[in-house]
Amino acid sequence: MIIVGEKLNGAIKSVAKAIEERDEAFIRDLASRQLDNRADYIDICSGIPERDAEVLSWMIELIQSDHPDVRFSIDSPNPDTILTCMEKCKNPGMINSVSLEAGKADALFSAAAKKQGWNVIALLLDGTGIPQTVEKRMENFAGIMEKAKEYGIAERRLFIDPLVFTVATTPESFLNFTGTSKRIRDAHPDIHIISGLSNISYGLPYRKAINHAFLVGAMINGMDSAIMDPLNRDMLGGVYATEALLGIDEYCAEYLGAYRDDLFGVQK
Ligand code: THG
Repeated sequence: MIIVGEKLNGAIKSVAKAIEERDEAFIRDLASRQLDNRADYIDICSGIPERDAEVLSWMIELIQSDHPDVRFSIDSPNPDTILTCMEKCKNPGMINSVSLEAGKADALFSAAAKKQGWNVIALLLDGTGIPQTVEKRMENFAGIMEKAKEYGIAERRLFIDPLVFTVATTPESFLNFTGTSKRIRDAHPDIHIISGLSNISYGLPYRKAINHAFLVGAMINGMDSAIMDPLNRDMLGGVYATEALLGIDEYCAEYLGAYRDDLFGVQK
């Protein structure tokens, strides 16, 4: 599983405060801890549209000086912010995200085509509101594929996000997600499926139970990457355990390694 650490997000109160106070130690610590817990990418999202590029550039510089190999997932609704930040990154990362909303796919797929190694997260949105059915999402997927082809982006660089909404208000959220994932993966085994999985439990108590159930069910249906909290040890345990059950962790080598390194926090 490809893990994108979600914690550096201005939607989280403590992070918003750290951004406001320019608290370097807080940001550095949160990046380091996620990387220690096997995050492959660090998602960075300012939550402040007016100062987006400035805040994200600050985070990139800070984190890169501690971790020269770090790869970022640049999470912004503004394509210009993403383009600015891509220039500041020493290593290729993830563009988070493109969609079929006006101009986005052209600006960002063309940037990805020019820069080696950058992957692209694509939301199955087209600017006409939330796609309520698997059919509508597949229609948007076809639109994304057309654009990706136009710019020569290989399937292995694409991370499709079929969209996750909270099950508190969208009862069909999980089944729409897995239905879409399965159809995409069956037809395109090289394409990745990603989700912002903590969205599933928004507004509910004991979120980790819902998040965990979603994780397992989604992985069985082809999700191979997630924007998630790697500091949550139950979730990390769920990732390794499910990979073992799916037969993609031969002899449970990864699971045993993670246990040995005490990533589950259960060793004395
Ligand atoms: N798709 C894509 N990008 C995304 C999202 C997506 N970026 C933003 C968001 N959704 C994913 N990131 C978060 C970050 C934090 C939380 C949820 C989604 C969150 N965190 C709580 C906290 O830290 O306080 C608790 C999390 C938990 O209980 O595990 O809610 O969908 N492409």
